[in-house]
Amino acid sequence: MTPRRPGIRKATAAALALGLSAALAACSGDGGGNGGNGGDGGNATGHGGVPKLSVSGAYLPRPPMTDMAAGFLTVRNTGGGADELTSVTTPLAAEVTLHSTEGTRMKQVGSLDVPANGRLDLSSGGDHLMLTDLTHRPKVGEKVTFTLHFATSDPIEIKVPVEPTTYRPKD
Ligand SMILES: [Cu+2]
Repeated sequence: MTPRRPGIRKATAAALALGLSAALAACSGDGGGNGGNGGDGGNATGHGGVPKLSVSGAYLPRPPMTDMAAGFLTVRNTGGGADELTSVTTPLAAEVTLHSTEGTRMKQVGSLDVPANGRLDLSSGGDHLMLTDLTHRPKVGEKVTFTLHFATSDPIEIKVPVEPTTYRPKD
């Protein structure tokens, strides 16, 4: 008798890539891989300004499978100090990573800038959140709790609605 391990399914890299491209246009490219960071252009924190953040427009397209999903939202900063989104946690996923997109390439990054008097836009085809290892496949209309963690500001908890897989927000 061959021992079976029900419930444990290790997805191969190929399966991940497939699920990814099915779900996410931004992730359908060649996965990036090589670094090539153009150098950080000096971060203007610490000039007396304090970031004042608010989050809007969050949504989660319904993922085709439970291996991964993408999350999109906008963080607005009406304060005079810059901040950074450093991590996101949710009961829906074992891990959430931050992905930045340059052209058609995406790469995992440690943080995403929220400029002073500016905004961080996470949108389809651009920077996004990547959720991996979901506890279940969320249904359209379900609300998923995300907690956003920042370098300076206190964490912000939001309820993110699950939208149809092909949903695109209107501008
Ligand atoms: Cu990605």
